[in-house]
Parts: sequence; structure tokens; C-alpha cells
Amino acid sequence: MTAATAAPVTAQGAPVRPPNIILIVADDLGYGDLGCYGNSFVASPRLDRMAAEGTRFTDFVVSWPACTPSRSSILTGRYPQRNGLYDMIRNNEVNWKFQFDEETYAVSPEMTLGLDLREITIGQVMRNAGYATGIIGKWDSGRARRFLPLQRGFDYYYGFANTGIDYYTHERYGIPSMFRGNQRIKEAGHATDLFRREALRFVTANKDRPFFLYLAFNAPHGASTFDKSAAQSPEQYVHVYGPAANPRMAQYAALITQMDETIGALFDLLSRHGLDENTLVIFTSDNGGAGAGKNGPLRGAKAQLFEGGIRVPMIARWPGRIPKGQVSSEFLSTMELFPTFLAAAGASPPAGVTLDGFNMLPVLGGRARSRRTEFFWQRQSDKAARVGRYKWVESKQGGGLFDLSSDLGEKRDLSTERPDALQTLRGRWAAWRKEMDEAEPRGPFRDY
Ligand SMILES: [Ca+2]
Repeated sequence: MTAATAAPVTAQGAPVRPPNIILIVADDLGYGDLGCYGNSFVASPRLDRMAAEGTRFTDFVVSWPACTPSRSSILTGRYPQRNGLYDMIRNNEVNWKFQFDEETYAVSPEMTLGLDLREITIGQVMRNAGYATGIIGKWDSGRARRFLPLQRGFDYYYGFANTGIDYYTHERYGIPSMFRGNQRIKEAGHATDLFRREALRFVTANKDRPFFLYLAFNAPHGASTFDKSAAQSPEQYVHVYGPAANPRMAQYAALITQMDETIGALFDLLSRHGLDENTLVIFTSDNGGAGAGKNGPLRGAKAQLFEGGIRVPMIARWPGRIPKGQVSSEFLSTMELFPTFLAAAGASPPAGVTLDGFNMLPVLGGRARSRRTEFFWQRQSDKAARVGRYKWVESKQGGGLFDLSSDLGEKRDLSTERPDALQTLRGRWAAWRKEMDEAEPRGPFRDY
């Protein structure tokens, strides 16, 4: 690791406090799930206001169409295939109603797998840069102590380490799963309300020094409980949608509205502490919508490599640094977050680590075009490549070659009309796959 670069100074030579950084990640929030992204049912006033006070991006993608690997790229700035976490950490037995007890859970994949300990996380580099670092909410990168956030660069942790819980019991299919630091705890309350309390607490406790907060909601992801009929949304937010609303849709939308209100409370707190101007806030989702989620005009949903699985909302706000009320169609991804946060903090990238993204601050600021021209995905046997306007998909749900500039819904397969483009995209995908195979191997899935 290289140390932070020299502290920035003003023209008069006085030290400048580097910006606070807050990364907010929703869980399974679809491209069309917010008012500012065209949803007329879901109430998301504070995120809509965030978009009005900042810039909203329409071509922002994640590295995998589901939770764990997508989040691994946020934490490391690297493709899942490079950092090793290229599939879910999840006990699939629960899908067949298998009930773990503490002893069987202790030796299950959820306890034994995690992000390779050689990986450098965004928490480590921000802490080395002098930031207070906190993660509140969903960690999803290993549940055993050696994988937990306090051992991976974060000073503060409140949340769950596995991939999903019941909002009220905080159990994952019967296993208590909420942590404070390295200790499992049990306390009453809806997960979103607890994360709200913790986020406000973290900001207040660190208001006099630079802080990095990774606020990772589990909302609006479905609950990890066997009883799918159990209500998971507080009544006060369900009531927003009135008695005539479809109950399933109202339950889902309520989780978004509750999260939205929490984000509003966070903005209000920044304002009260005088931190509003010097805080970069980015909001996004880890993958596309599922179930009751909406993906707008996009094809497919969570778990698929069509745009509905991988293109997500992204809003960036930093008063005076990011233009207000703009909509940008620049092509960007979650792998840009790591180098962007480093650049905002004035810190150097970790030595000897290949990052797959770049500093997007000039793009967020509306001062430059995105350098990103390509992106590649693999989920088991499903493959996809994006090169410029073209997208190639080969998957169990179908595939083809699509021109996203004229066919965002991936409806018209151009494979026959444009064999040259098809060959280019397949070739670029193969070159990327080769690069991943030749990268220094990382656990837990790779056979080496
Ligand atoms: Ca997710």
C-alpha cells in the first residue's frame, strides 16, 4: 500500500479538508423503480430531490446481475473474475426449505467463503488516507470473523454479513445475522430504521474529520424468511399507497419510500452539521429489479445479463462540483467508484493492484466524456459484452447482438445483419476472459 499523497492546500496554503464520501447502495432496486427514473407509483421524493440537486446517470452498470459479486467490485474496484468472488456466497439448501441450525450453519458456504484476504478494499485505502471508515448494512463478502469489515479496512460496522435477512427478526432463514462490530447482536426494529439510526450516529460521531460511509441497505430486496407472507414493510409506509393499491406492489414500494426517507434524514443531518457542501454522495443499486421491481424499458431482470439485470440507477451529488439537475448518458460502472473515491480523497491507488475502472470525477462534474468503452460479464455459462453501442448476450434466457443506441430494450437481434460487430464483441469477450484466467488467482471459487 502506498500512503496518502500530501494533503491538499488552498491558494493561501491552508489545509483543505478532503470531502466526506457517502456511498449508498440499494439492494435489487430496478432501473425503473424511482420517480426520477420514470416510476409514477413509487414515492421517492428525497432521491428525486437528490437528482434535482445533482446529476442522474442513465447508462451505469454493475459487474454481475446479483448481490455478492456485484458488491465485490464495489469493494475492490475489480471485476469479480479478477477478485475471485464471481458467484454468490449463499446456502442454496434454503431454497428447498432446509433449516440450518447453528452447528450446520457454521460449516456451510455462508460461513466458510469470503472475499479473498489478499484483496485490498476501498475501506483499507480510505482509512490509509486518513478517513474514518464505516459500513452500515449489507456486507455480503464473508461471514466468518476474518472476512468481516473490521478486519477489512472499516472502523465501524453495524449490519449483516450474509446476503439477506428478515427485516424484523434479522435472521437469515432462522439464523440470527445482525452484527455490531465482530459481535452478533439481537435488537428490536426494522432493518432500515436501525441502519438509519446507525448512519446518523456515524456521521455525527465523525463530523469533525473526513469520513467514508458505505451505507448498504437491504431494501427493497425480498426477505430471507421461509414465511413469505409475513409483512416486511412498516404500515406507515404501506399507507402512503392508499387502500386501492395492489398489496404486493404497496409492500415493495413502501420499502423504497422508507429507504428514501432515511436518505432524506441523512441529507438533513449533513446540512445541520454544515457538511453539505463538502460531501460527495453517490446513490446506486447492486443489480436490477426482481419480483415486484421495475426495470423500466429494459429487457430482463435480476440474475440476467440483459440490461434489466445490470443497468441500475445512479445519482451523484456534490454541491458546486457536480452540476445540478443534469441527466447524463455517459457509460460508467461501479468499478469506477474505487478510483473515484481515491481521487476525491487525494489518495494514491494501492501499489501493484490492477484496477478495472478509472477516476470518473471529471465525468460526474460534466467536464469530460467517459473513458469507458467496454464492459464484460459472465455469470456461470451466461456471457455478455458491451463495446460502444453494441451489446452481445449469450445466455440461458436467450441472446443476440443489439444496438443499445437505438434498441435499449434488446429486442432486435442484429447477429445476421452485422456479423462483423458480432465477431468483434465475441473476440473482445474472449480476450477479457483470457486476461481474467491469466490474472493472479483468487479464492474462494477458483480451482488453482
Ligand atoms: Ca442485490
